[in-house]
Amino acid sequence: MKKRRILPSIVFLIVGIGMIVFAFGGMGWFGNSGAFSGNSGVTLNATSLSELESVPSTGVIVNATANTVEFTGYEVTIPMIASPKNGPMYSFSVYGLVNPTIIVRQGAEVKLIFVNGDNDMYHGVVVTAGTPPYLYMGAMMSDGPVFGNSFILPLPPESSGKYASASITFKAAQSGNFYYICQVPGHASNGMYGKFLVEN
Ligand SMILES: [Cu+2]
Repeated sequence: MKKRRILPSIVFLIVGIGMIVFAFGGMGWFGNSGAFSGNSGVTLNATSLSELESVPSTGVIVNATANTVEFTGYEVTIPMIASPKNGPMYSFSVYGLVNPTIIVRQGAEVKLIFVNGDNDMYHGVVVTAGTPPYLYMGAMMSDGPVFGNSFILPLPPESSGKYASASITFKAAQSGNFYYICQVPGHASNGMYGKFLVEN
């Protein structure tokens, strides 16, 4: 009798382990050393955080009415703040706009400076071809980066006035309508995303 009870438990365990391996296998781009380990190392204080919000005199057209931020050059820097104090819970801020449509030229070398402005949640970002609506786990399981390494692993929340930051560079090689989304489960499905248009 005992054996019969043990067998289903073993099968259950093996299936369980299999599912975990499958889940993490599909998350290779999400984090090689754990889903929430992040790739931080750089921290900003509140002053340098607000400096990221000041619009440069050239190369950027901020249109608050259309909620668009257009980068006109071929070497662009996009400062992106996740869930800043004065913004909605699940949002990105670029030059003070909430989840704006970001427009870059095809072929542009994009430097994405990402800061977690939140004080109680991890946030990351992926520029993806995946379109909304997003599933709860969607960004982790299927909505991978569209431009090689166009993602930043989730960074920890603000701690003692220090904001975790990381940056990446990628080439906006192909034109099209893409999205930048937060890959933390439940965030993109709650509206933490914006359009990322590559125009020629
Ligand atoms: Cu998030």
